[in-house]
Amino acid sequence: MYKNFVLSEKARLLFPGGNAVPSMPEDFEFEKSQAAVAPEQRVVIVHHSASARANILRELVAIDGLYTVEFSDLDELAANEECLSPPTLCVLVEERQLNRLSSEQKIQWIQRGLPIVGLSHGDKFGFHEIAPYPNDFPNFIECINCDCSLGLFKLLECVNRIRENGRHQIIVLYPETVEREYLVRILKTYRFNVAIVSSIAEALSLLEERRDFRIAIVGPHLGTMSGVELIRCLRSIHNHDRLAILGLSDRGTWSTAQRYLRSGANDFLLFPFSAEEFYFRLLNIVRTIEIIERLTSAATRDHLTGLHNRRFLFDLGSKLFASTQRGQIAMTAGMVDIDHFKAINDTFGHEAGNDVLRRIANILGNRFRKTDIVARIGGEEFAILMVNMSEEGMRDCFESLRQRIESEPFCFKGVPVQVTASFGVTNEPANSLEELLEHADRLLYLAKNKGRNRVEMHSVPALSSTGIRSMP
Ligand code: GH3
Ligand code: MG
Repeated sequence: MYKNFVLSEKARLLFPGGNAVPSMPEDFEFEKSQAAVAPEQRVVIVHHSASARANILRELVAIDGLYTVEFSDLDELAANEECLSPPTLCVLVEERQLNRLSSEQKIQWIQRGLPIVGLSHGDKFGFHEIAPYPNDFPNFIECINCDCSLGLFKLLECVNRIRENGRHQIIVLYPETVEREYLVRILKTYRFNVAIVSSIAEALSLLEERRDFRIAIVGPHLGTMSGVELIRCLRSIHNHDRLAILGLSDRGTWSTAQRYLRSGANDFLLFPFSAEEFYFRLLNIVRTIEIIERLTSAATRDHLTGLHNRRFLFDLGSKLFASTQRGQIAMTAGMVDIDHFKAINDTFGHEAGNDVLRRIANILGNRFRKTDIVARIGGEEFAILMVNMSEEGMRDCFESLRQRIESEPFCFKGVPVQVTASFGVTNEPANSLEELLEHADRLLYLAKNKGRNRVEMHSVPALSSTGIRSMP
């Protein structure tokens, strides 16, 4: 039985990170402004009691992007093969049904790699003191009592955590050993994405290419380099905001942890350790990264539209401007202002105005490249910075954008409304980013004075003939 849910207001407050709020990478990553919509994921509930299932369902409503499938026992689930592979996120199973599993059945579950959360009875705090990770059943990651509200809340947190783990990419620098196999299995069970590298060079190039890799697990050595040397090398390029490092070693004295931490590891663990200890240490790192992401997003993104904000435009835009000056490449600035926007607010209300802003921001965000900067810099004013555009490319780009906005079908209170915007675009030489944007602003006002819904452009031949691009 399939059910779809909508995120409740209460849940938005409880799980701001679990909502569709884009969590964006920091500084130099000129990311597309709109977060990719994550595919829906499935949670499987196996419990003999319909009322217990209903209680759990009520809680899971809080997590956006999940749907649930219910079964009364594991045999019934086993007959539904499609529920045992993605998009199933995890399986919540009544503990006593898990206890009845034979060794062979456990092995089958291990092979499927699905995280399993046990549902138990009786503990008023909702969780068990004893670690639920028996060595013979590593998928069994948690055991929660769902008879009490604390336990139900913990269950919600646990499922949300597993889902959020799927956003994290972890790079593993570890020699090929059974320990590595153990680590990777734990990471995958918890739904982290893992890349195993075989040299520091490979690690550095992956980190350069993929800024979403923000955690490295570094073992005792790799190739000819020791763990401490690997960490020093990573840290010489990537600071703590960019990359978190968990150091691990299977040998050591009292000073080993100290040397790893001094070299720049965020934390250190010495084998043997339990899967649970490893996971909770890693979670501390993951939570710190999520806080950094949220703070970065709050500081650099516009809350209403998700586009970059004015501060980001000037911070990063100035650096981009300086590099274009050095490379003798022209930078193009475009200013966009919605026409008669006040009238939309006055006629249909502020919320309708906000809807227009979000939808136009969405059009802008989808139109440009990763390396361009698109920002909301005022109420209904947006700025775009791009490099290496040909005159033709500039014209095509902004003219097609104007047409795209003009044809967007808005309808408020049953009344179709046409929204248009005016554009000022230039790549003329300037001494600073501020000056370039002033030029674009001047052209924007010309477009307004000439009747609105038009592009006014001033283009000078590009300084460099290399790599001139037009829009896709
Ligand atoms: P023009 O064609 O000359 O640009 O006219 P306009 O009406 O678009 O410009 P004006 O500057 O007169 O009005 C802009 C309005 O935008 C006034 C302000 O209340 C509204 N506004 C600013 N920020 C927001 C916002 O975040 N949401 C909404 N709904 N309105 C906003
Ligand atoms: Mg306006």
